[in-house]
Amino acid sequence: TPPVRQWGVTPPISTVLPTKDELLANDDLIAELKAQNNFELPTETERRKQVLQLLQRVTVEFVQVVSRKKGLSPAAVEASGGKIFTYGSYRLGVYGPGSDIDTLVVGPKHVLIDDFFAEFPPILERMAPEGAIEKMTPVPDAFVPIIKLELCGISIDLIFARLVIPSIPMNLDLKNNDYLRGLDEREVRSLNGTRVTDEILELVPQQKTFRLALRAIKLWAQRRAIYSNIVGFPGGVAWAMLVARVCQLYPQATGSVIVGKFFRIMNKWNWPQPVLLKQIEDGPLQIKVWNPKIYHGDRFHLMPIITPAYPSMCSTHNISLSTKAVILRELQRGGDMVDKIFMKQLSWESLFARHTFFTQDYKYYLSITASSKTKEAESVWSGLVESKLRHLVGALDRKPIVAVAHPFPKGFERIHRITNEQEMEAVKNGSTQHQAKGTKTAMTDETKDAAHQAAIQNTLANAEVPEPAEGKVEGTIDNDGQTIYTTTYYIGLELKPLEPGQSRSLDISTDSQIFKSTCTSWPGYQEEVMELAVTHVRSFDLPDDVFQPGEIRASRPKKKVT
Ligand code: 3AT
Ligand code: MN
Ligand code: MN
Repeated sequence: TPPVRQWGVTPPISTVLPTKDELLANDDLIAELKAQNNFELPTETERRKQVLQLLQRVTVEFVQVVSRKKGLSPAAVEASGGKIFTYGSYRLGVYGPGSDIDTLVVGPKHVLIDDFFAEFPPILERMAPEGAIEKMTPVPDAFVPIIKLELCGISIDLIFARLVIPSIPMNLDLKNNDYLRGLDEREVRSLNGTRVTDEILELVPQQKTFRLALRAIKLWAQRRAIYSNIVGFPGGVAWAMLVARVCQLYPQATGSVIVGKFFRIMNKWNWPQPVLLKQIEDGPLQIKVWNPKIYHGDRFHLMPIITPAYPSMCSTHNISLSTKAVILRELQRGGDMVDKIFMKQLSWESLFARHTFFTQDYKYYLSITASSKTKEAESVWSGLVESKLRHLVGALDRKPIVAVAHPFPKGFERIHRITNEQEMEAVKNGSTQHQAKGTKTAMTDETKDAAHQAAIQNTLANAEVPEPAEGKVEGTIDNDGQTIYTTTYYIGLELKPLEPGQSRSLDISTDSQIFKSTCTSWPGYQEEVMELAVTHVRSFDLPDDVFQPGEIRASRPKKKVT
């Protein structure tokens, strides 16, 4: 027999083939994911392929147009090429009905990012079928410059990178580190998504197994409210790398077995030992690569999950003591459930049961409300506040009385209509008693708004918020009242058992003051338009709209008669 290839940085734990029961459990898992609407219809996938073919044709045309404008010879124009790549869930093959397509456009050295923003949109408009572009939002000053669009009913995140070569042939792949030579950090960042996803796929023994297991783990993590890079949980790429590592350790196993092993392996992992898919590579650039021996900051990563492509980075630097505790608790639950699923005492459905963050998990919550007088301001302000939440979580972690501070990964967006100062105060503090007629609470979505993504980046020191529409004087309540936009984030608090003589009171005034000044020192902050409030909420006082139909809130404790 040929020598068995080693996947990853250690030999496998087991190479046995799946049993009949394990294969049956795998079929059940596929059936459950289908029942959960995790796969899209083949006709939808066909539409994605056609959209990508269109984007490829537009890319070639775009590169030619720019090449011609820059005075290249007709032969050089003809040969300049251009190619699209994908990354994210589409590239990994774990996309569902609502997923976008994360797409990278690669051009030759003479095509610059400014050319992309100037020329690509009009060429796309010319070449796309009538009415196919529903929305197009270029965000050139984002951390990763991006054009967000809706094309033929599919959301597309379009980014651009150039390579320092004269032409981009269709058989090019981005694996070679030498392609990074001569690029600046921003350009390297734009190439990074595709390079990481491509490597992950190359580093797993069986892609089909990996995909199925990753679908299950992503769905589980979303349902359990532990999926969000920004507030301190793993994001999509980190979850993918964890599943990939388990696949390496069980190269022959079927998807259901990978899911089962996943919970135990990751729960018992010797954190902060990093999860690596391969040895960290050195490369040709003066760019930081994750290395706790050199960089002091890297030693504080509690659950490091390291991207495989050069320059390797820690995808989970936001994880805090509390979010780590929550992740480990959920891994324990998942492992216990999968044991029972394999013993046929439970079905896969129970693994994917919705979290009980608001109904059972906590008695005490903090409610963090970012409010604004305009919708535009609120979209950037709430994003900024969300991106700083983990600092408040970190401060709570350091309080002796706090056992766990669990940030809920999504915010609740509400629109209010107030007619006096008292109502204004209530709304700013998170009240839901004055919601405008005909409006409904919405959930923030990490991928939502490109403008908000751009504005919250630290690099963007002078981000500007659009001025409110003419006429009204902001800050005044006129006869017909005033509209206020709020986004409220919740942190669940678990307190340590009381020691004799200790009081239950939790004073967070200093921490919330520091948190507020962290947020308001953002250069885009506008004192007249934006506000931030941190308040305590008891479980029985949570607003109605955080509950799903059928969920039962905690009841108000009865006054004890002494
Ligand atoms: P969906 O199926 O689209 O929900 P996904 O994993 O594709 O899941 P995204 O489209 O949000 O998720 O992100 C795809 C990749 O884009 C993941 C990461 O490499 C990059 N990315 C997304 N958001 C950011 C961000 N704010 N900063 C840096 N990179 C990001
Ligand atoms: Mn995506
Ligand atoms: Mn995306």
